[in-house]
Amino acid sequence: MGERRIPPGQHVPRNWPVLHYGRVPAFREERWDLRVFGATASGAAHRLTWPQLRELPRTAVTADFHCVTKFTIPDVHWEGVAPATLVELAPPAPEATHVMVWAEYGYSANMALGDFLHRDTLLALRRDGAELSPEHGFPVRLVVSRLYGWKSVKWVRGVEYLTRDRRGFWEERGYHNRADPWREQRYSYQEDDGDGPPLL
Ligand SMILES: Nc1nc2c(c(=O)[nH]1)N[C@H]1C(S)=C(S)[C@@H](COP(=O)(O)O)O[C@H]1N2
Ligand SMILES: [Mo]
Repeated sequence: MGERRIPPGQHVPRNWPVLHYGRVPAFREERWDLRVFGATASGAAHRLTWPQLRELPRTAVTADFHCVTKFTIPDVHWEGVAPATLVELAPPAPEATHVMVWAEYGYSANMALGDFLHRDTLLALRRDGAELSPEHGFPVRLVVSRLYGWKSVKWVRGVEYLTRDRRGFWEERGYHNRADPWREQRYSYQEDDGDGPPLL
């Protein structure tokens, strides 16, 4: 059997760890919404309810999942809504270059619009044939397969269009702004000029 290619410094653990900062939020459908705001084409914010999100067309992505703490989960099968579908419903202004994806409790991660719209990125509602569990992001999480796992925001509640890059939760706290696992972009001290906005 050929050896699986995983990014440098990563290993495959026995089980899938649950990893996040803070508590697992409760889902209350009446209060839940997904907001698309910031530099929208119309200038106004868009809001989707849970039934509206659930009715959108679905696609699937199968990809390895890489956490910066060095575990890689091979071949995870995700089903959900392509970010491109959301972006069609709630288009950005032409000046938008990046997005900040927001979760419950203020967790956030930034990425280039191109990474958000990449075909390996998904707003996932299901994993490996089942609804997401609460600790893995129910009702919806982002999966950015080509970047380290902290960009795969669980419990997504907002997408903010940015006209210039801005650091999210971990990107402000010493993690690499771009986070490409194949280039081992783990920490902000490894950044080159142009990889991210100045650190304060
Ligand atoms: N809202 C939120 N999403 C988050 C995190 C977090 O702390 N809060 N942690 C991230 C990190 S570091 C990783 S590796 C993955 C882990 O996903 P899992 O718990 O489904 O394995 O979630 C990411 N998404
Ligand atoms: Mo992580």
